[in-house]
Amino acid sequence: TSEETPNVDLITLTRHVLSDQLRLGSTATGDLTLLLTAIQVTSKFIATNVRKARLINLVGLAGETNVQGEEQKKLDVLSNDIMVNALRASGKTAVLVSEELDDAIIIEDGYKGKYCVVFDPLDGSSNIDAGVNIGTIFGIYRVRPDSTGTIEDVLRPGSEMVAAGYTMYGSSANLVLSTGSGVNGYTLDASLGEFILTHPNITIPSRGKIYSFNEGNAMYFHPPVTAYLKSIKFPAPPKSPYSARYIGSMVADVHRTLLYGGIFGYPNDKKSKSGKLRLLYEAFPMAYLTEQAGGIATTGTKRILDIVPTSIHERCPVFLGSKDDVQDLMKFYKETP
Ligand code: AHM
Ligand code: MG
Repeated sequence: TSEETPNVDLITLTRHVLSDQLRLGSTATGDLTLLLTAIQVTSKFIATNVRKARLINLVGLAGETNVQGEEQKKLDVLSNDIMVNALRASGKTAVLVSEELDDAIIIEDGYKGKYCVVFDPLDGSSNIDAGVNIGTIFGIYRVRPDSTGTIEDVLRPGSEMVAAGYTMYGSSANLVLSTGSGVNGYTLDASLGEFILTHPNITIPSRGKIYSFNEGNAMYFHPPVTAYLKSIKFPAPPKSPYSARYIGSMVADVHRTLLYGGIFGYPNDKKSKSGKLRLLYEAFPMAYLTEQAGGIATTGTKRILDIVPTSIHERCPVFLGSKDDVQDLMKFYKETP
């Protein structure tokens, strides 16, 4: 209530990242903190534009359908431009890979820094028109010691990322981040314009009660996935069946999985030979966060973070979430012909 004493010792994202570095006795130069500051600014800017687009959407429903269509199509492109500009200007990046751009951007000498950022500026675009949660996903590599910043610096296993995270644009903007020592969640306080620590040390429950798959693809699924899904929907008594939750926005589906537990899956199938999700800027960051939160992220047969990418936009099957649930699924991969 308004009579409550306000918290006069807020932990902002920047304060938290800095104190983490001090605590770890790191000799860090502060460059990663500055890069993360740039990413925070892009998330605030994108959040504002997502809000505006939703307003325009309402206007569109009142008759201005053209404006509505154009505005919404522009939102992913706009988010991409916001990120590319801010990341370049930060002076901390060397290579940028975006879902929206065919080629990697190699930052020119005057602005070049030592980090590479791979990102999906606005994921879940099929949900934009309906006002459902969407998000930005990012992963960060440090350039290899001998490198001036080439594509080879991002064609590396996800386990070599130094940080990963996402921002979810929902009823509030939530930024979830790991710099390699656990996962923390921050909520944008719009009146302060700061991300405030609201979900310290996120840990996935070891087992959940929710499965999150697009079962509209069930006729294409391979036998291990079909058998696994059957096992959680028709369990032997006294076990109860799992609940289904599928938003179709990876950020929102993974966010719920981190907080509540359970399993999220986007398998490869008879139609999509490598699945749908992109390895570098969707699977890797989410796998990194999942492991940092105590969960498992697998293709069904191998650890996602061990995959060595061969091209920047390649896809990979994804299953992630609670340790016990994902292990159950992996058993079906071992045992089902
Ligand atoms: P996008 O990058 O075109 O937005 O697609 C990625 C999205 C993910 O957020 C989500 O997990 C998945 O696609 C949903 O796909 P589907 O609609 O096939 O279930
Ligand atoms: Mg995407």
